[in-house]
Amino acid sequence: IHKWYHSGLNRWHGLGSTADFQKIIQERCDNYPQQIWSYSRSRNCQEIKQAFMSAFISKDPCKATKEDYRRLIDLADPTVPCNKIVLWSKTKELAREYAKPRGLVTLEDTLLGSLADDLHWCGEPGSPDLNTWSCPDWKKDCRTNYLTVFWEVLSKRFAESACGTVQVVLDGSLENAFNEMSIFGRVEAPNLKPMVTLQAWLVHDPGKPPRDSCSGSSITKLKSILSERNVRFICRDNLRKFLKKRKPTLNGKYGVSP
Ligand code: C8R
Repeated sequence: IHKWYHSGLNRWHGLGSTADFQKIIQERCDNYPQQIWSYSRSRNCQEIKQAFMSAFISKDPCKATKEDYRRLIDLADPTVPCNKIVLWSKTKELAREYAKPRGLVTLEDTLLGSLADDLHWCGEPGSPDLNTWSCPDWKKDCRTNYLTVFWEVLSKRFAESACGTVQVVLDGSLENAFNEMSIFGRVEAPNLKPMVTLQAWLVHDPGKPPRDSCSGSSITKLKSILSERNVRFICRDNLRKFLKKRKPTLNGKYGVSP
């Protein structure tokens, strides 16, 4: 039995921290294009990297709090002009494809979103290192893990800051296109400001029958959450009609049928 087995570093059920996490953060920050929604203050990548690391290093990976990330978020608060935000749930790639040619912005286009996209990270009490063996899983270990809390805090700031019309891309091939347990459902939708308009686009997998639609019960639920907050709501079925014809994506999921 190896040393790492005894140390308990592999006790969590989620993927371990991404190899070279610090280096990737630094590189992504250095190469981040300077656009108007990039950052609120000056961008100091050294400082941002340090704030990111000290948010979770040597801490209990199941005891993440919003406060742990406060300094990081303050250093690079996402600020996006009105009418440009695109939210999504289970449709990240498609939402990005929709947003890009239209000059619209998903959270991954903001500095902190781009730094963290597709990475995993957690620490270990009393250790200066990242745990590359395992990190807590949302379901099997704890909800208050550093990855989940990071996306919750950042998504909340993003949604709160939105003005004008906000768009959201939802997957109508799922039974519930709107899922109250998702970050869009539990964090973003309930934090939109009054007077914002939410425009929902339902997408359907060409290979599968549509399972949810603008008149389905999950969207009705979304509508009622929004109307309580005085957020206007528009819903359209079948976003694909509005996308340019393009080659099927690698897994073919959202490709245009022949
Ligand atoms: N958002 C949330 N999670 C994000 C994210 C992001 O921008 N970017 C990444 N890579 N992730 P899902 P959802 C990771 O279930 O829960 C914002 C996180 O590990 O398909 O409704 C964004 O603004 C996270 O656990 O969608 C968007 O509008 C999963 O991907 C919603 O929140 C979430 O994947 C999407 O969150």
